[in-house]
Amino acid sequence: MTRIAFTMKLNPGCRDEYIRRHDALWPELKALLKRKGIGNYSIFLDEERNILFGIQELQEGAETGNIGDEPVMKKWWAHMADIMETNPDNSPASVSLTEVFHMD
Ligand code: RM4
Repeated sequence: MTRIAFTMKLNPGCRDEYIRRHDALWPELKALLKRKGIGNYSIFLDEERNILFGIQELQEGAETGNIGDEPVMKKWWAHMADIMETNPDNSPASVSLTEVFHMD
């Protein structure tokens, strides 16, 4: 198992809507993420700067690189595009983070 972390950017004033939409995460999207080997997934919000911090556990051999080709993922990204900073394909503008410390 490996862990990855990344940031995304929420549009100002969209905190409650972001939470509301994730409380209602589509079961088919959850199933896709699990099928791709993603688990123990949390997203935290820096409320002052509107920065979202995501952390995921990836199972051994997880293949997440092409997840954006999946219709459900594309649909979710389109659904979220009005409240987040996005790339032209609607995927969240995301920055991968480097782990610089870990303690068990
Ligand atoms: C986030 C973001 C990610 C997705 C999660 C479930 O808002 O769109 O791509 O993995 O939701």
